[in-house]
Amino acid sequence: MAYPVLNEAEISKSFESAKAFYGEFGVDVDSALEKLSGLEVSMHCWQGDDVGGFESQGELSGGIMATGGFPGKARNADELRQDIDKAMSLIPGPRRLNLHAIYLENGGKQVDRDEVGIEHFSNWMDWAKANKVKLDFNPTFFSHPKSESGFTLSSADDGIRKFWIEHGKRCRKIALEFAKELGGPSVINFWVPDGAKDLPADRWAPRQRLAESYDEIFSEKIGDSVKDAVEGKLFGIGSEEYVAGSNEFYLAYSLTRKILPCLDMGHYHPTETIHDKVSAIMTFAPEALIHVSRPIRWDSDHVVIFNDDLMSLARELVRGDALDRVYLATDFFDASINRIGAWVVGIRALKKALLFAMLEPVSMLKQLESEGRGAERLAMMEETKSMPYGAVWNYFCMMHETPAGSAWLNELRNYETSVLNNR
Ligand code: RNT
Ligand code: ZN
Repeated sequence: MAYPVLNEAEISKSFESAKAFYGEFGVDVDSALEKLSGLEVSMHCWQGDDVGGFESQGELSGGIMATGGFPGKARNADELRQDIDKAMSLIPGPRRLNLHAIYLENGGKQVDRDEVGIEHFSNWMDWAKANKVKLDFNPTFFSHPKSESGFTLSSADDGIRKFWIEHGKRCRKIALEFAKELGGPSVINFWVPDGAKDLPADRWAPRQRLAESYDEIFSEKIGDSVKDAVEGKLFGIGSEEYVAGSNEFYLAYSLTRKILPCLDMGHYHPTETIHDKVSAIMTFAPEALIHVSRPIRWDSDHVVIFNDDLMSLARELVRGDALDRVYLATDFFDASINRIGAWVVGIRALKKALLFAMLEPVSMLKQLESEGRGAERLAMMEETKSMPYGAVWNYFCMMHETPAGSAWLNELRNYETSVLNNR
């Protein structure tokens, strides 16, 4: 079966009529396309190999989990880069990749977390330069014997804490090199799994130690090109009752230390969404990092789709003119489907949601609101859902020389047959 490939004339024709349609509501389609063309989404490398990395053959730990066994998973950094290239070729717009420390290349010699340096990422750097990709970074505080107790930066054991502090410091230097060599800024996100399965007698001391460890990591002033972010969460597998780095902890920490809070869409109570938090937090936080994910019943990290949560988030960012103040990074891992397909579905959905939000007649809605015309405001919000944003999206894909509509699925199939099935 082949998916339909739209030709340029068809795409342009539908685009022109959509543009005229939006124009009647005062929406400037060209400026939306220009804004979206400059917008970077940091694609997470870890969808490609189920958060495995290349440090060792060890199991994924830290209370996160990738389920499924779809064939053809990348087995080394070259295969992962090949898969990333493929995915990026199917996603319109500028390229940015989010690496984790466990994706180092150690040349067969064990390099521990307190020994990582930019030299272990030289292949990534060369690849990034050659492909015009910018890089973000994450220290890895999980999948390691020294995180097995469930505590890293908040551990009561001085040796363990020191080990992880050293890891954090080294990772910031790696991010600094990425920023210098590839053009900054480079975002570095700190997430630790620290927490307890059941009722701790002391909730205070680990948090005190966590704050102190971070203060030490961030005490080194390395300039504006590295954006430090901290990510909180509600619970993890094995840390159901207590997470030292809870959302409240990091909100307070990031605001007082003037670093970025990271809001992951899957890190709140199951019915709690993040779109209302953005304006609340960003009234005080100049910048924020957002982990774009999709929780189902728990922090399940499903592939992002064009659903209400994503649209609500996109609308908030656009309506609040906050896109210049947030860094968008995807964070999901599904091992049960073609992994390249997972990346592309998720990131195209995010970009499409942002375009959808940019095409909303915001001034009109705000005007109706100020006039107290509630039914019309609600009706117009409903109308946006059937406006011809798909035609504008297809045009955007064409502008960036990526397949429009479902045509990218033909390439996904070919890649599966010719590359993945031979691994
Ligand atoms: C875990 C956090 C974190 C990780 C990545 C791999 O719950 O969301 O961002 O998913 O660091
Ligand atoms: Zn996350």
